[in-house]
Amino acid sequence: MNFSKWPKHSILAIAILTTWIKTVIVYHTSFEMDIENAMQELILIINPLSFLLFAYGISLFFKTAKVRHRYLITISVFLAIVLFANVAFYRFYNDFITLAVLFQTSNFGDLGTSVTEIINWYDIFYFTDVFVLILAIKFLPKLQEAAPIRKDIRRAYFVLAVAMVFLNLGLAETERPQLLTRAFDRELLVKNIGTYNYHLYDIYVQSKSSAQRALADGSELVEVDNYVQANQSAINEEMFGKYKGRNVIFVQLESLQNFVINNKMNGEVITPFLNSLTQDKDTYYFSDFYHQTGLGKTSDSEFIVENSLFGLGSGAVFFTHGGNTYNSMSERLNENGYFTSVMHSNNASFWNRDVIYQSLDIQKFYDVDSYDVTDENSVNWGLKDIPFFEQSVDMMSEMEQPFATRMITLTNHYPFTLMEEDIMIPEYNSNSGTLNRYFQTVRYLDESIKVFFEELKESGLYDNSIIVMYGDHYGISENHNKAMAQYLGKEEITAYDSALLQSVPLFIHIPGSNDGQVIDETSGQIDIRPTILHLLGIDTSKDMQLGDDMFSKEHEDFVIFRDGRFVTDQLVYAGEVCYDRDTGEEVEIEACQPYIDRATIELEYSDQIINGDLLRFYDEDTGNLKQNVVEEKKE
Ligand code: GP9
Ligand code: MN
Repeated sequence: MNFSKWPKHSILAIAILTTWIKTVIVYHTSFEMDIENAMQELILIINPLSFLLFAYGISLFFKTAKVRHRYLITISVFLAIVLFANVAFYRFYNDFITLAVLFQTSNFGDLGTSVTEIINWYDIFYFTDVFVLILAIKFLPKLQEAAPIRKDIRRAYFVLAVAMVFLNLGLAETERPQLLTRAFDRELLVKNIGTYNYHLYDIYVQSKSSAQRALADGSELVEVDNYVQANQSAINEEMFGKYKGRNVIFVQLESLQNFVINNKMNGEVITPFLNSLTQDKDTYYFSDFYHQTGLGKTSDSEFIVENSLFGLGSGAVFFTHGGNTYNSMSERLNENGYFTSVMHSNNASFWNRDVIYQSLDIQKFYDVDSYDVTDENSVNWGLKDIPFFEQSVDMMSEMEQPFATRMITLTNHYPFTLMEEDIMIPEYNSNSGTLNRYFQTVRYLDESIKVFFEELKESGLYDNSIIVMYGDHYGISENHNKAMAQYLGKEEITAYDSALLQSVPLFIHIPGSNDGQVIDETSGQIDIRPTILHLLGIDTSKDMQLGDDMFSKEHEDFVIFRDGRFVTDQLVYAGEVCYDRDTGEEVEIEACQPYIDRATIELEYSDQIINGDLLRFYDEDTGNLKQNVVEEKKE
């Protein structure tokens, strides 16, 4: 072969191509990534390219061929190590590496002994591109003389690289809207922007949060603590400890909004079973209860219920602050002899659950691997709710009691699709397919809860349990306002309507309590933690929580949304307008102002706690700052 005919920068091309091809092969052979369609496959194939063009392209700035080559080899070795580290990590954890996990060395405890089992001799193939590059540099001798690079060529090269970034992000956005803002899953990130870009993104997210963490010293907590203490309501003596020792089963009802309860769609009852609970002698149905989630959606609702704090205003706290210290509800339950768990048939890494559940002290996560999932029993996002409940109750029967578990349903999730055999009512007839199908999946969810109750009774667990069920967040976004207006028989959906539509149902079902009622106290997810812990007789007066016991006679009708909107029994504040709740008429902003101020303060305190990781300074036993922090401050 006549090497002198080779283009000058073929070494750069070789470096890019070999690493690119290797990375795509590794995606397919070493990670289990569900590829659902040709577009996803295309994104997967092109996603390493934009990063590689930049990383290797920097070599174009070096003057001599020797330095350029050295740089290329260094980068290829480095990238091969990064990719291989992910492969090895994945073999053990079924997840991609995050910076946070790398520094949480305790996670590697179980890894230590098994490194030899994880790494094999043939892993050397993960470095194939490095060898090819070295050989190319060695055996394509004419290239040594390559001249410095022309500026216009370099410019064209980087324009191409930038275009690749936009192409990649554009395709990813169509496949997964809000990928970067919601950042819900490492696998999705890797699938869409590639491993290398994913690490850059992770470094950005983690360094932002660790900078905020480093600047905090705990003194901020004093003010927050004073506020929390001053705003706690007196407990309801009658209710406190009334159901001590019972199992608690939380059920997060995916995307279930309150407007379907006790309502019909073209003459069809949508939630017959839940409707019956609103009249039931053993159920407290909270009819003016709201979700308080932000972009983290399902994960935010989990976070709020566990911690009685808000999620974050941007991104998902599960993802950005999974390693924080928390005083979770599960931690309290553990201390009181409970076995705590979450049951949800999805990958453990989704929403970073595998990581944050450790911080929340949840003892076990029954993830997708705990369930028998087949093509026949799944639809949409995975295992259908009816088999999910059936299989879960089997596992519950094996749990050590008392237990507290949180079940997360899945079928009533966007895009709200069902198998033919599970359709119980017809679609609605609006211009929104989403809303039309929503009624059908809600109907299915309702049926699954009925089955769940039956199974619980059969298993013998029912009588000794409390079942707490709530909608996790809205299912129908404002994009479907026109269809919603049609359904609700309104001319349009205003900001006022939208705020009230954030209501989700809450049921606290206590077999044998014989005290069932509809409670119209305005409240939200943040109130669940103190309410339930108090029913079990667990004191929370020293806990850094922003919610309040809904059974307390002093509980205030006031719920704050993550975006600063709020609802009281008299007012609705939305779109920076203050409304009279009864009439929906606009009123003077002064009426809302005191609540606006409190909403601002509470959201800010919550953010401070999370961003500063402040609970690491807090001693929940005494309700004071940890002693060493106080001493350090004195010095
Ligand atoms: C998946 C489920 C869905 O595990 O929690 O999350 P969502 O999209 O509803 O936030
Ligand atoms: Mn959800």
